[in-house]
Amino acid sequence: MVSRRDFFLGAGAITAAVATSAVSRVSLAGLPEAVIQTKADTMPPLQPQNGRPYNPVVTLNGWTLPWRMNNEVKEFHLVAEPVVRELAPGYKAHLWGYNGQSPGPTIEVVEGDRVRIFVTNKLPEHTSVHWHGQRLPNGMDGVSGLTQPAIPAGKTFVYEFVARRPGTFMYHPHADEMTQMAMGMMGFWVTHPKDSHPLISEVDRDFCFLLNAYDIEPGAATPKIMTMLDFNLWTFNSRIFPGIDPLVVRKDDKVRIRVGNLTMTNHPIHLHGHEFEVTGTDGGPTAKGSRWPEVTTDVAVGQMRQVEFLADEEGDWALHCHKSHHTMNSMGHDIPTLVGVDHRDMTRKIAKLIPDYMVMGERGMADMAEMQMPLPDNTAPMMTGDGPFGSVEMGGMFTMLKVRKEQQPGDYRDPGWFKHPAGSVAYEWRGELATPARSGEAGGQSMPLQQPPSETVEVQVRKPSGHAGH
Ligand SMILES: [Cu+2]
Repeated sequence: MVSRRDFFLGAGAITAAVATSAVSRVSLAGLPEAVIQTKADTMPPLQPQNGRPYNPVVTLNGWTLPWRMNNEVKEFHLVAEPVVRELAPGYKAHLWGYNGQSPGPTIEVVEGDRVRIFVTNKLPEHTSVHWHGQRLPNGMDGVSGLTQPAIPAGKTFVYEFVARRPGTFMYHPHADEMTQMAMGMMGFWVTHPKDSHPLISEVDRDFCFLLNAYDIEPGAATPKIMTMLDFNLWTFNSRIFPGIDPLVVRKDDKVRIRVGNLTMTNHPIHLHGHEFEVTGTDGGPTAKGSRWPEVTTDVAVGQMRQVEFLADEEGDWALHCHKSHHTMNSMGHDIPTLVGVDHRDMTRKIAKLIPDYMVMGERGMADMAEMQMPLPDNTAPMMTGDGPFGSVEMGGMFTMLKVRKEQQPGDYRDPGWFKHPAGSVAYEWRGELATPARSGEAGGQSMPLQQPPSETVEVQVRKPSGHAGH
C-alpha cells in the first residue's frame, strides 16, 4: 500500500505535470484536456500555475480541476460520466459524477476571471450544469429547457461567463435533477477575491466539502433514485466515516471551512472545542456586525455556509452533523426498541438454527460498533471507527479537526492520534460511591408529588415481527 506521505508527494508532482502539459500538448483551438481523477484521497491544494495568484482550498477527499489559459480566458473541461466512488475503504458505489469522481472536482477561479467551461456528456441521458450562486448571463445559468437545450448524451457544450463576485459556490445538473443529484452529480466552486477584501479574511487553511446523501441497499452498489427522505448513507463529499479524511491544521492557524448542502434535509454542522463565526454564504460574505459565535451552524437544503475560527486548542476534535442518525451508516429504521429486554434464552435457541444470529439493542446499540456480525459484501457497518480508546461508534457525516503544534505549514498529512498531556483525559473514579441524594422526592409547591414512586419498573416487551410467539 502506498503510504500517505508518498502519495501526497506523488500527487503534487502529477498535478504540476498535468497543469503544464495541458497547455503545451493540446492546441488552444481544441478542447482543453479532460483531467480525470481515479482516487478518493484528499489532494494537496492546487497552487495556481498561471493567472491571478490566490490561496487555494483543500477539498476534503477531493481535488481541484486544473485549467489552461487561452487568451486571458481560464478554460476547464468537465466530463459528466458514470464513476465508481469509494465511499469508505473497501466500500464502492456506482455513481454519476464528473471527471472520474463524485463529487466532481472543485473549480477555483479569481474574482473578475473570464471562465470558459467545456462540459462533455458521457452519461446515458442528457444533462446540464447550473452554476449555483453565480452572477452570469441568463443563458449560461444551465437550466435545461428554460435557459438552454439540455446537453444530449455524447455532446459537448460550452459555458462562458465572468466570475463577478468572490465567494463560496457549487455546481450541479439542472436536467433530470432528481436522478442526477441522487446519483452524486455535484461539485464545489470557489471564487477567490482579486484583492484584499474587507469582509474576506486571509486564512492559513481553507477546506471545502458538499453534504450529499445516498440510499444504497446493503450489498448493492447503485443508489435508489426514488428515495425522498429515508436515505441510509450520509456523506461529506460522497465519503462516510471512517472514510472521511481529517481536517489537519497547525495550532493557531486561522481556518475556514466551506460547506454546501445538496441533500433533501438540513444538517446542523457541529465543531467541538472551538467557536466559529459564519463569515459567508452562497450569497456572499456576511457583514461583520451580523456575525456571532456558534459551535453549530445549520446548513439547510440548497444552502452554503463558510465558517471561520482560530484553531488554538490542540487535540482531535469531532466535526460532524448533529443529527444523530446522520452519523450512522446503512441501517434499517423499522427495528423495535429492545433496550431493557433480556433475550438471552431466545438468542440461544435461534443460534441453534442460525449460527451467525446476534441480538441487537438490549443494552443500547453500542454493541453494533464492535460486533463481528457478517455483513453482505460491499456494505458499510452501521457505526465503527477504531479510535485510540476504543470504537468511536460513528459513521456517516463525521470526521475530525486535528490541531497540532508540530504540524508544519502546508502539511496536511494525518499526524495520527492526539497524545494527551498527562492528567488531561477523563478517568474512572475508583473511590467510594455514595448513595445518590435525591432532590426532595418531588418538585416545589407547584409540582407536589401525586403518588408514591412505584417499586417496580414495567417493561413492555414487543416481539420482533416475523417471529412467531410461543
Ligand atoms: Cu445531517
